Amino acid sequence: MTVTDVGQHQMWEAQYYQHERPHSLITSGGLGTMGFGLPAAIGAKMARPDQEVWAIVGDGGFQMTSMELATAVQEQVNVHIAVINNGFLGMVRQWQEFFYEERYNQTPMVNPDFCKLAEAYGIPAARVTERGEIEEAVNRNRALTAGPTLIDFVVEKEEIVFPMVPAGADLDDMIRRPTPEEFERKRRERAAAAEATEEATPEPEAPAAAATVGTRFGV
Ligand SMILES: Cc1ncc(C[n+]2csc(CCOP(=O)(O)OP(=O)(O)O)c2C)c(N)n1
Ligand SMILES: [Mg+2]
Repeated sequence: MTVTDVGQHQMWEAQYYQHERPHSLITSGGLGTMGFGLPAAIGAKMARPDQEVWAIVGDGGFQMTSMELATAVQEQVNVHIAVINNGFLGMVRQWQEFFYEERYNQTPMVNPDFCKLAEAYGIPAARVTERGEIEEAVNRNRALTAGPTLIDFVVEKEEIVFPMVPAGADLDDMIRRPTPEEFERKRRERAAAAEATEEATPEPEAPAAAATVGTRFGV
């Protein structure tokens, strides 16, 4: 069973995770509340101790209720936490990219080291920065059946959820995933524009390690 928080990671879960049984995804539709994921996953595991439960949470939402790690440890709740760490309030950053000329105001996150945070609670934790490390890390934590576990998945910071419907627009006006050629053209246009203005805007603080897990074309 998976339980999500709110944001881009929630959409990726819904788009890419193959659910084979009903009642195996707990997630909000619209109007979701960040911070829901971890406590809800703890509740789900307590209600269904026979099921393997994963909390899929963003780096922003996780920090709204990460104090519940203490509850999971205290009650020995075997919930596996996957932090999808893009260093941003990603869903809002995506809106700023598309509709507010990439003015990333208040969306870059200065995160704690999530592995150290987990370890401070005595929770086994690992960081994944490469696609090839995913399977081993997931299997390692799946085998741990006492108490919570955590994986900090460091993903590409500017990954986008497609398709996207702008506020107030019709469903046929949805923004679709660009082809690799369209994407490359946009990248070149951006680079040229940045060079022309010689922008001195500092890059937001990078997450703890290289961002290489996600790619824009085929997650
Ligand atoms: C309590 C609360 N505050 C603000 C929002 C608006 N909001 C929706 S998604 C989002 C960003 C979520 O960031 P993160 O948890 O890092 O997930 P990501 O989109 O990066 O996967 C925000 C601020 C919300 N849904 N709930
Ligand atoms: Mg995020």
